[in-house]
Amino acid sequence: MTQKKSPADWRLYSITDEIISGGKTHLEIAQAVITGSADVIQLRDKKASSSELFEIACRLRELAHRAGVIFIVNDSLDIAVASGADGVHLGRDDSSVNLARKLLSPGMILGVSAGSTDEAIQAERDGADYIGVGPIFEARGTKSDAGEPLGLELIRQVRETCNIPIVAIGGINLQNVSSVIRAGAHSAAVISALVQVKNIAEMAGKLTKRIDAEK
Ligand code: TZP
Ligand code: MG
Repeated sequence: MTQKKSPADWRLYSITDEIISGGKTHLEIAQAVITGSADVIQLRDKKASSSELFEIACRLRELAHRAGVIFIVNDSLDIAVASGADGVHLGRDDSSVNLARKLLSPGMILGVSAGSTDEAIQAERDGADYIGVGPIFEARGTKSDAGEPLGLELIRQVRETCNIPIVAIGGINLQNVSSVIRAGAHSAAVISALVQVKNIAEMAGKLTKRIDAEK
């Protein structure tokens, strides 16, 4: 099996979201981003029941792992562990980061969201492996409570203050993806600019290339 990339080497961090995908399923999105060379697939589903989420997670894990792609579950530590995911991503309202670190199997990846340098510092102290920094640009079309865009300066500040890799998130698309990498992000997380286009695989490939060009 190919060696999986660590967070500092990730380029495109794709996030599946069926709510805004115009009918495309998690599985269809995952298949397309794999074709387009995404390094990471995060399963994000705020509506599914635990049993539904578990079932989808197992299928995505199988698909991702067959392709040597990292698979992360959003919010749900239990589903991440039970499905054999590579890691979990936690927001400010999810499980305690400290607790998550203790419960995750050794080697599992712990991602934590931060909307300020203080939150990023705290996440690093609590044992996060990478920080999801944002929203950098306008993201309320995808996440209604995302809040005001925080801008590229936040990436620069977090990069100066923290040692763990940065995944920039929020309103990232083909036009602005280079700017987040130039500001210091190691990779870019994308939802709408990927799942809402006709050819997801092609867009994933283009985003990956732009990120590569800046790294
Ligand atoms: N966290 C901060 S912004 C955001 C999340 C989950 C939404 C990002 O979605 P998009 O469509 O790439 O702006
Ligand atoms: Mg969350």
